[in-house]
Amino acid sequence: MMLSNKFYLLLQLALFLTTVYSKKQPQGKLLQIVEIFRHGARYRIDNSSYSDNNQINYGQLTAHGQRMHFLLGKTLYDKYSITLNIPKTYNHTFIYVKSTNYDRTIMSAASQLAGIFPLQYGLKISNVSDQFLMPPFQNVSKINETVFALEGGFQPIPIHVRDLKDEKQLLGYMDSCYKASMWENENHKSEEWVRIEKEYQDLLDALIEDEYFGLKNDANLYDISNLVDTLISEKWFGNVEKNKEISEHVDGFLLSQEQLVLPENFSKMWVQMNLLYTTVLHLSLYKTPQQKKTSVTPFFTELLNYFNNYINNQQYYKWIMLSAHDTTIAMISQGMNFTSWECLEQVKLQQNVSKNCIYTYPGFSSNIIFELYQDKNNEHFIKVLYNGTEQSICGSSKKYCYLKEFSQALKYSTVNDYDLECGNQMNDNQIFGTTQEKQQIMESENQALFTYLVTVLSILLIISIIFNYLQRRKILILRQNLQQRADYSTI
Ligand SMILES: *[C@@H]1O[C@H](CO)[C@@H](O)[C@H](O)[C@H]1NC(C)=O
Ligand SMILES: *[C@@H]1O[C@H](CO)[C@@H](O)[C@H](O)[C@H]1NC(C)=O
Ligand SMILES: *[C@@H]1O[C@H](CO)[C@@H](O)[C@H](O)[C@H]1NC(C)=O
Ligand SMILES: *[C@@H]1O[C@H](CO)[C@@H](O)[C@H](O)[C@H]1NC(C)=O
Ligand SMILES: *[C@@H]1O[C@H](CO)[C@@H](O)[C@H](O)[C@H]1NC(C)=O
Ligand SMILES: *[C@@H]1O[C@H](CO)[C@@H](O)[C@H](O)[C@H]1NC(C)=O
Ligand SMILES: *[C@@H]1O[C@H](CO)[C@@H](O)[C@H](O)[C@H]1NC(C)=O
Ligand SMILES: *[C@@H]1O[C@H](CO)[C@@H](O)[C@H](O)[C@H]1NC(C)=O
Ligand SMILES: CC(=O)N[C@H]1CO[C@H](CO)[C@@H](O)[C@@H]1O
Repeated sequence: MMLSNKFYLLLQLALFLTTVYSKKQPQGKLLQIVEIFRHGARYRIDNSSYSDNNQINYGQLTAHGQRMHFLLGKTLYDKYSITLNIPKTYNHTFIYVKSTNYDRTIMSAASQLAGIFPLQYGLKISNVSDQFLMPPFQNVSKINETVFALEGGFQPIPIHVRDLKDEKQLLGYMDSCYKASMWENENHKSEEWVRIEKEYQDLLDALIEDEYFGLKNDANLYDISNLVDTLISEKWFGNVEKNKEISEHVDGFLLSQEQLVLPENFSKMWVQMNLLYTTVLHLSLYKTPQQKKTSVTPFFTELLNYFNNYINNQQYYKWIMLSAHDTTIAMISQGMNFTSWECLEQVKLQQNVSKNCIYTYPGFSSNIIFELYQDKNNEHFIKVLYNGTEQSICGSSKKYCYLKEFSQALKYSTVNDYDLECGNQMNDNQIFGTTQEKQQIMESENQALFTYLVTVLSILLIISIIFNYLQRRKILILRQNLQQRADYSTI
């Protein structure tokens, strides 16, 4: 009896230790973070229904949106100031900031940076003598600042942007992918789209019947999705009277973000509308395996580059800040297995959800942070935070993952050749060859061969221009059809 009791205790202890040990996270030094976020609260972007309010500043960041990111900046400063040794004065070797080419994302990044690099810490001038400070102009204005370069010690920080058609990393599902709009168009004719629209038919009918929203009689998933987008912008504008008015038409409209996710509130109209909104985003942009994997490939490629370049001392930024959109956060979420349209449908039908499923919409200033650590054996591991909460990654319940395993896990979510999948044929390299090849051609002593090549290349170029023109016309027409219903390029 005694013996078996002791044995039992030992067994328990062993079990306990195994559990503790296996749950224990590796300890390590934080080396780098890659932060990506959605812009803060913005003015509405859609005009199609609900026409009576706030029709100004379309798509611009609101004051509330600026504050959200300022506070996020301050919070992240507090969280990482010691582990990343954040300088109070901006240092170009510390952080690299990139934004999509939209006012609201650029301004969100600027607002967040103001929270990290505060006033009174800007650069100081070393000689206040006029001759070193004056711009070449008549009657230069006077300022009341003798210490800092800029009044109040303000810190200007560079924010990099690219043309939308070149922005593969943050908007891989959009203009940089030639076939993307065709894929999206196909999804809206798919049987899954039709099926899911049926699943939401009761909700659609209820909203169409209420004249308050000004919806057309044949309003579809898209129209409702646009309406939700507009109502969210309204809600975050903070006009209490207006919000109360809307809540008389939308049950649950006033629920806080925390209450939104409580199972008790699941059947509320507003929760269902949000679920529809999330579903439409994924079902449009990340439906087929090809769409899912292609769109996120440039992002994950860059992510691994950031880590590997830092580890190999090829780059020194401790903080990479990326300012983007709900669609970008959704793109990464599906690539990380955090969510999918398939699991969203299970949630809608209240089935047992087969895996991880973040079913809430990536709201204003939603953010994902990738942390790179080094353990005491010089091995590197990753953690991923969504809105500040650590997520399970690499297909297990663990909240961390070693870099090798992580790189491997990402292979599942990516394709080998983004441009190939996208049909980006007008790629410079494919027509003219790489710079090196061009040089080889130029240096070729064989003039005849050179002339021959030029002729062949010119013919190929002309053919491809004509081909491309025809393709683009086709896509343009498809796009025009599409744009009346959806414009994810402005989200
Ligand atoms: C929406 O309507 C307003 C007022 O009619 C107009 O100024 C604005 O350009 C429209 N915006 C869009 C995105 O269509
Ligand atoms: C910037 O940061 C680097 C690395 O932390 C440091 O070596 C350098 O002195 C800093 N430069 C300035 C101007 O503070
Ligand atoms: C600043 O420039 C003025 C004018 O050239 C010079 O007289 C003064 O010594 C300089 N001050 C310093 C700190 O170098
Ligand atoms: C500069 O200021 C003076 C005095 O106020 C004025 O007379 C002059 O026209 C101004 N010059 C220019 C180029 O604005
Ligand atoms: C200039 O700044 C000083 C110190 O901040 C302040 O005391 C003074 O009132 C300011 N003068 C003007 C003209 O604004
Ligand atoms: C969901 O899972 C639970 C426990 O695994 C099971 O009892 C229940 O029947 C399942 N429900 C459905 C709708 O499959
Ligand atoms: C993240 O925060 C946004 C904005 O509050 C919210 O809409 C979203 O549901 C949150 N997502 C998660 C997974 O916490
Ligand atoms: C996503 O899930 C698949 C299948 O379970 C797994 O192979 C892959 O590693 C997961 N990807 C990530 C990034 O966790
Ligand atoms: C609008 C509404 O019914 N909200 C409910 C959401 O769930 C919480 C917690 O159960 C309730 O207190 C709210 O009344």
